[in-house]
Amino acid sequence: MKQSRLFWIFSCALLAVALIGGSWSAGPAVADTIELNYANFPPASTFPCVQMERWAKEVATRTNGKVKVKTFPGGTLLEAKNMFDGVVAGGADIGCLATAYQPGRFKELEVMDLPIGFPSAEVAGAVMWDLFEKYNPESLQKVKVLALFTCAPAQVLSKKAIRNLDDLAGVKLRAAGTGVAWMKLLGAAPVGMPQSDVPEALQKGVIQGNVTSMDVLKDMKYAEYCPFVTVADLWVVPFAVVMNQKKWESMPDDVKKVFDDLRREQVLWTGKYVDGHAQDAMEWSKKEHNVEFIALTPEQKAEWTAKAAPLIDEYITKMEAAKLPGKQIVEDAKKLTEKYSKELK
Ligand code: 3IO
Repeated sequence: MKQSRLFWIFSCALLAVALIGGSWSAGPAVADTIELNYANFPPASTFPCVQMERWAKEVATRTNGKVKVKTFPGGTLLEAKNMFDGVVAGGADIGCLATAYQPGRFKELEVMDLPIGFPSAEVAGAVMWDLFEKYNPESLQKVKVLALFTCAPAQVLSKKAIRNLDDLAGVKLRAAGTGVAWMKLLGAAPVGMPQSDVPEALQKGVIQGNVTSMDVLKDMKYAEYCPFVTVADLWVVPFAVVMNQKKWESMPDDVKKVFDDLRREQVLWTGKYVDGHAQDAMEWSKKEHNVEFIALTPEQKAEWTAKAAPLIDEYITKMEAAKLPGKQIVEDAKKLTEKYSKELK
């Protein structure tokens, strides 16, 4: 009796070893697996991270599990300001950055910061992608670009009601990139900082509001701190998803094809997602936090837009000083915006 029990224990152990060994000896598949780290700076709930998870899932499906993407939201691998250099140095294989957080660096893409009149993130993303393909910016030569997109048009999220330019005068508001210069032209007292630093600044009262797209009312809980939103449709903030060039070159052709085929699709998917999510967040903020949405009249909107117009001339002058075709880029951006506004929505 005792002996037969020992026999069983022994057999089970053998079987277990055989099974584990068996799954290891499926080794070639495991050895072929490509693992990629993907860094992002804002919290997992926000749209740049939602698009990251969607991309990771699509890549896993389309490569039949050959590529595994490990995602790092919330600045756990690289943060907003060292994202690009971190990816170039190999600190992450892939990184998502807001190009507008580093003015002067991604010059051709800065046209996306200007008052061109982008009606939505979907249109802005399509325009950005075409401009990227046409101008092939010098600043992006050291990386493989996997996607480009923007947030939805920015609105004024604030602690006090802003119904006109007088209400806006001297108000300390956080903005990103060219948004700082834009808010100065409107008479506010803007402070530049990444989205990830805003919650603390709002809680400490360092700022009285944030000029950004409405998705973050919900995803970053700004609806709890900002009972008023002025819907002014200001700028969009451009983003880039970039991959370490050596890592890219090390991948097999079938995987490269999957990544390449996903690029423009991901651009449009993200635009559509964030536009829809901004609307959802608006409804949610009304219902859950009683946030008041203040719509500017068409006359007011025209007045606010006109005040920001000098940004375009400044951009062209700066670009031409750098021997870059600023005027042509602005004209293209306007034409493409018209085209995609009809084609998309
Ligand atoms: C943004 C950046 C990180 C997470 C969510 C976000 N929604 C809109 C943006 C871009 C932006 O408006 C900003 O202000 O940085």
